Amino acid sequence: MVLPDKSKRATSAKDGQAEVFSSSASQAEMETIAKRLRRHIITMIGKAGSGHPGGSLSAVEILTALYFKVLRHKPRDPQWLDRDRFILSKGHAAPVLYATLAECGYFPVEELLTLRQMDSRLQGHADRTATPGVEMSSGALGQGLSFGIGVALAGRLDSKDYRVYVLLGDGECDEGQVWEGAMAAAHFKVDNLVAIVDNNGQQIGGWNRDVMNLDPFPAKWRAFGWQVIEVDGHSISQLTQVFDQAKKIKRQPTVIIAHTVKGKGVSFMENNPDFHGKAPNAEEVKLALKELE
Ligand SMILES: Cc1ncc(C[n+]2csc(CCOP(=O)(O)OP(=O)(O)O)c2C)c(N)n1
Repeated sequence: MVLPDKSKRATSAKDGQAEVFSSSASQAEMETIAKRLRRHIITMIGKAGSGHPGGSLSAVEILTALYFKVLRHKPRDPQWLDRDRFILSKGHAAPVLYATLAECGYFPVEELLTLRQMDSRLQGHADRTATPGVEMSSGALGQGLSFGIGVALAGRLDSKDYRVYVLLGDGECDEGQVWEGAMAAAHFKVDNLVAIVDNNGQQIGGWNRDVMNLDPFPAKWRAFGWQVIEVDGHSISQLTQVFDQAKKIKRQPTVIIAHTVKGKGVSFMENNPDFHGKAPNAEEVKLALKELE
């Protein structure tokens, strides 16, 4: 899979060997990329025979906007010290991260088909020791925000201007550690950190409102001292706009509550908790790919 030329830009000599990924992808190019990400997610989970399609599909536009418009990063130099950091706290959604990293050029797109195989670099949950571009090993929910706060504070101590983005699930916000982190980020006025909640309304066992009601969700974040922005999590243009808006918020952390649909893009997976952690069978893969043409 080759990226549209316009979404890459050669760096100046000052930037060294590797390219800084550009922010010049157009809206239309990002829509096309988002569709490819969905196809990758279905194909790789189908081939693996296990995995989490629902919460991967709901986050597609969030990762597209970040990796193709917002983040400053170098796919050919994943450890570049000045990179913006993206932390996937909901580590079970690793397929959407792998698909995005592959589309950016961190590793070959063909490697996506090795998902969950023995010795593959693409394990079922994100592993920072295995996969280029993965910032945190995650999968045990609740930890990514605290990790992100540490990374953001380290940036402040080192006088770096990188920014840190942490993607949480809404179900994940049942974890007490999320709120300890929320309290700490506000206390330390961590304004180089943005939390994004993939607010698809569901978790492993069904709707959040039945399992553990989070409402009033935005009010809770505000009470913890955060700036709250709500957005349609499937609108790439709105997402890029609010990420820009968040850059201007000082002395306070920002949370973007992205309203999404679990399983987005595949009719029989949308809002269907069965596909939280179940792979589509061969027939379902075919049907899904047809819908994603
Ligand atoms: C600490 C911990 N407890 C339980 C699980 C099992 N688990 C995996 S996914 C999930 C639900 C997560 O829901 P949400 O964060 O809303 O994810 P999404 O719906 O976006 O997939 C649970 C409970 C886990 N991975 N980690």
